[in-house]
Amino acid sequence: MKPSQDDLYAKPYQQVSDFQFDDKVAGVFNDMIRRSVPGYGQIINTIGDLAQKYAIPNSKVYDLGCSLGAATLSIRRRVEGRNCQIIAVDNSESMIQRCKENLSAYVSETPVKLICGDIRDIEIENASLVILNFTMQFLAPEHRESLLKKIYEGLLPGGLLVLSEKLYFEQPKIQSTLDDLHLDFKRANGYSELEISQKRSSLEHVMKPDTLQQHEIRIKEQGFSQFSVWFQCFNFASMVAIK
Ligand code: GEK
Repeated sequence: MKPSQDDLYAKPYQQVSDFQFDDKVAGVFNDMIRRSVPGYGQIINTIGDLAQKYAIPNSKVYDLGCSLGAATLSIRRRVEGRNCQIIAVDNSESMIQRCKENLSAYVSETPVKLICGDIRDIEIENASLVILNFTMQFLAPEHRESLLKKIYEGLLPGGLLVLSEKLYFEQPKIQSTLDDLHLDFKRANGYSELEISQKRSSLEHVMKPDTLQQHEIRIKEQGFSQFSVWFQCFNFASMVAIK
């Protein structure tokens, strides 16, 4: 089925309400994220490659904030035969419902446990790989450290965390240049000025990006032994950390 095109912000609103992962967003999410996040497709593919390298037999793999299951599907294709279990979590019922349909479209021997719930409430244990693909930025800043601590504790030695996030830059010229490049990317993908500005207003109170330094410090403080950015395009990055 052809995914629906994201035109949620194409008509003018008197007042733009805060962004929510509701049924309307879930219905166009695949198109929305691909046209909004530079490198998304490559990141999803590479998460599969990393799963092949890091998912160890009889362990668990967590996809936290799984949305429609793109990362889960990419992982599942690469870990067959290892008796792994994938746990995919999202607190949007609309996302989980659609994710379930997407997963059932493909045959696999690797079980996926889909949980509709808050990633702050789930238990993490026996994990060889944990994915936070553009999810932590939606968590209130005061909850980010305890989530990372829980992930660290639930990872097996040598286990991998993949953390993808939109970044904020403290150097003003760098911030505005990378932000402009991102807006150009959205324009090139067919978003109008109205769509771009209304979406921006809707995300203003909902998504709070950290700087790369904040991520690195917080990750290392939990005890992760190795950390690197493996992908960056403009103000979007994906990081890896090894326990
Ligand atoms: C992908 N990882 O396609 N608990 C559970 N889920 C949450 C929470 C929370 N506290 N907060 C937000 N979410 C996906 C893309 S999208 C990123 C992730 C974006 C969920 C929210 O419902 C949404 O589905 C997802 O995190 C963020 O690889 O839209 O930019």
